[in-house]
Amino acid sequence: MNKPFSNRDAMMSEALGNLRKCLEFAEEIGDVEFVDGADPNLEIGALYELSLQKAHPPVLVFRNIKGFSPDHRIAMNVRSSKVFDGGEQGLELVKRYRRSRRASAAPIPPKTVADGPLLENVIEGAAVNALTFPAPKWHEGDGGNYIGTECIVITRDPDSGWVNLGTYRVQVHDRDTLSVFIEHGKHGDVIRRKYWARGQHCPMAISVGQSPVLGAIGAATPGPNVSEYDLAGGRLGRAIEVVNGRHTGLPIPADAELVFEGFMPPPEELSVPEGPFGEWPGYYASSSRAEPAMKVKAIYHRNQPIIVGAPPVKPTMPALQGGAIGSVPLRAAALWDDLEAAGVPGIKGVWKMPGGGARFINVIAIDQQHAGHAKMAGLVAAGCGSNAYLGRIVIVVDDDIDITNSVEVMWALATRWDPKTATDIIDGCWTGHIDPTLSPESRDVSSPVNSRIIIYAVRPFHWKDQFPKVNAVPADYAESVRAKWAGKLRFLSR
Ligand SMILES: Cc1cc2nc3c(=O)[nH]c(=O)nc-3n(C[C@H](O)[C@H](O)[C@H](O)COP(=O)(O)O)c2cc1C
Ligand SMILES: [Mn+2]
Repeated sequence: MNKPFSNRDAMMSEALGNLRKCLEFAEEIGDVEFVDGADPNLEIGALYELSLQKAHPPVLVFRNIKGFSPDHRIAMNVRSSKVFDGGEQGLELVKRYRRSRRASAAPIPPKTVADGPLLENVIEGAAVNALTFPAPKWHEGDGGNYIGTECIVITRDPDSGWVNLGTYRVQVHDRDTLSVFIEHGKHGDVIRRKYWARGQHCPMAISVGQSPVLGAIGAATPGPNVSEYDLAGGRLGRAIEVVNGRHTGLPIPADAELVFEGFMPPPEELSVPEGPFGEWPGYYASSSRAEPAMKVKAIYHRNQPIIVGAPPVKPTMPALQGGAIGSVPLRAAALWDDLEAAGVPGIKGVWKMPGGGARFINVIAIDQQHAGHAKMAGLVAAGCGSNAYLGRIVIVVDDDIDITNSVEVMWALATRWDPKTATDIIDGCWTGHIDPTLSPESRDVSSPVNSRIIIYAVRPFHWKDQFPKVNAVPADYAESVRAKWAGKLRFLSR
């Protein structure tokens, strides 16, 4: 157990690019819990949720899943494994993610290869049967079985050839029908509509088990015309190897575990009832709707394929509070990068407040440099690419506030914010069907919108030097007093 690795960075990088290596390393450091014989009908979902009661849950590997081939496995909590734990937390972790995002700033396009482990099994024609793979019913209110949670949906823009990867949930309906829930405006949606506008079916490939780097990049939010493959290659420092799908020609990760390839006709030609599905805000907001579906032409899988699972859970779970699950530091890093790219100066920290998951409640600490600076930060944060979809609250504070401590943020609100003069409310912003606040009528429209509040809980710039002084012992004096008295007073021992 807990065997030290001689080169931690090398291990992390190898694990990031290779699911099976990642699981091997995790097992070596005692970070895997094998679960034999669990029922995919609710029990796997319940065990997963129970694991999130811990701040640092282990990787779960479900084997011998009830009712399925013993060869098929489901792995969970993979990207939050201790394999990737560099010891940072809070803003230090956000800064580490920013550094790895910068590595992807030198993108490396994927490399096409003729063969790969994915092609160990190729199933086509009448033999196609998606029902033979374990697709759990994760939560009691779910309307069906979901094989795609941490999955990547691969599409290609018919105009530019841009290949997009996006993580969108995938429900299994029958042997060769999978629905994909893509919110309006996401890249996979924009691309599929281009095919439909030409009267064509949209070519699509869906991987439901892949390397951690691809799992992470599928949920990342680079702008249009940027291929997530290239960014993932940049992050690994090597090209992602891909094989061309036999039916669509789409590039598919050569070492993926299980991939469905096919075509998605326009909704007027094929729609199926999708959902309900327990969603990350903690509700069943999108209910059940008619969604377009992909007809599967081929299934590719490795021997003993591993599906990677990550169904949403209520954002109050202990494991979601700032760790790698739930993406708080990842999305904070993306927002920080967007703020700087938009030219906002003096950003000292970006965080997402507990309870709001990685999207709803954004907090930005700034070192105020000029009048209007807080406004600049708030307006960009409410509208920039990584943060535009499904937001709610942006709070701008001064940089003496520890934004990873909700009590400190509430103190800033309580003492520096004048609701009448230091608030913006903006209507008509991008949201999705999983937004619980949508009224039944607005939920029925295909492109729902919501509003944002921006709260400027900063000392007003033009009289900030006259703002009342903070009543607290200065940190350096407190330390010197502690040093002087520590040996003598028990309450000072750490
Ligand atoms: C586990 C997980 C599941 C997700 N499920 C969905 C989903 O069902 N539909 C959706 O539109 N976005 C979903 N997302 C968010 C998208 O992956 C994210 O918005 C991403 O930017 C989409 O890629 P795109 O920007 O290329 O469209 C999910 C994210 C994660 C981490
Ligand atoms: Mn994209």
